[in-house]
Amino acid sequence: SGPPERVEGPFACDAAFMTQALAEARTGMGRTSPNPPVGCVIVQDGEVVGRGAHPRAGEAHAEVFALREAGVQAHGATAFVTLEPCSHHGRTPPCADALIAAGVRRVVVAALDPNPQVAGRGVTRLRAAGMDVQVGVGEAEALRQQAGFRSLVVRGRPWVVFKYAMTLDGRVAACGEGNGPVSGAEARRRVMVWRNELDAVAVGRGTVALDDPALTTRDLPGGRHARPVVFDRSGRAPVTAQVVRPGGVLVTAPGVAAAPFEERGMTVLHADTLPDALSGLGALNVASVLLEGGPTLAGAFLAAGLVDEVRTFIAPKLLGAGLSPLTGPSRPMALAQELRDVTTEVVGPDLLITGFLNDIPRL
Ligand code: AOF
Ligand code: ZN
Repeated sequence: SGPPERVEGPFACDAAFMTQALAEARTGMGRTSPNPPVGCVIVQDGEVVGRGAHPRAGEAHAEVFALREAGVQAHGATAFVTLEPCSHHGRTPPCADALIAAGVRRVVVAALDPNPQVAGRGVTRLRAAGMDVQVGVGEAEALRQQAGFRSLVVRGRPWVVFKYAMTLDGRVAACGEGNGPVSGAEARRRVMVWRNELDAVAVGRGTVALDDPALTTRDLPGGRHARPVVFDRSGRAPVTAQVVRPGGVLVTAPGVAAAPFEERGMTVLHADTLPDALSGLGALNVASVLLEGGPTLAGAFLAAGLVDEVRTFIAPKLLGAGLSPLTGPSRPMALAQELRDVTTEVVGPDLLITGFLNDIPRL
């Protein structure tokens, strides 16, 4: 991608201000569904005079909070918004109108809103009012933050992130007795950040029976627990498992009686196929899912083309025999699924590799 382009003049700091708006938006991740996380900062004479984030569906949009804080200083200011300001009357009035009414002169937008009720009309409205509007600053990061919302609006199903940790020899667990965490404390903390930012965590019955994971954010100050989703065709997962808790979802085959799960506060989704299951989760306002295993469930998701993003930790240790991250038919190397937009990062003693198998929906 080469060295960053040098921008001189009055717009030199656009990317930096958008980074602040993206940081605001991040505070809403995992809390706004089915709405997107959105952040906004308002800048007057090179200084931030208002900031805001959309806290949750039903409450005011990011622009409203930022305008409120800016007050009269919004007049002639520039607004940085991570999503195109809305043009529709939803649960709240249009943000485009609020920006116009406040006398904002320029709006910088990270990404257009794929919601068919908006879809470019917000920008059109601002321009019609004589505003200078620029789209695309910080877009890559905005799309990542909004992947769940975009997936729900455009595809009617949640964005699926397959996450796992393996040894250098590709093992995610020992065979039989004597299991423990593969990755170090830093990696496990990072996973809690993800659980805090995504709507749901999913596991198969095998993992529930074998590991009884809690899949919480217990070591993350201010973290909220993602909704656990248990995939269990036969409905035989132990109801005493830690993931069987209020707010959770049991995905099982049609006709399976699941009263004991419902008694423990779980919603029961009857689905024949994984695409049906994901549509059902979408209908429950689950916009994003962290797929946490095991190998059978992950293999089924991958085979169905339903893994959108992969996040893998590699721990510098060797195990020998053990479970691999995925089960499924073998295929020639030429048919291996290659990740796109790959990143690598050292996290404590481990290596984190991330990448995409599907594109984040844009419009
Ligand atoms: C914005 N700023 O902060 C958000 C936007 O039901 P409502 O009224 O909350 O509208 C929800 C829709 O508004 C949502 O689907 C998306 O298109 C947009 N979200 N827009 O200008 C915000 N959260
Ligand atoms: Zn709005």
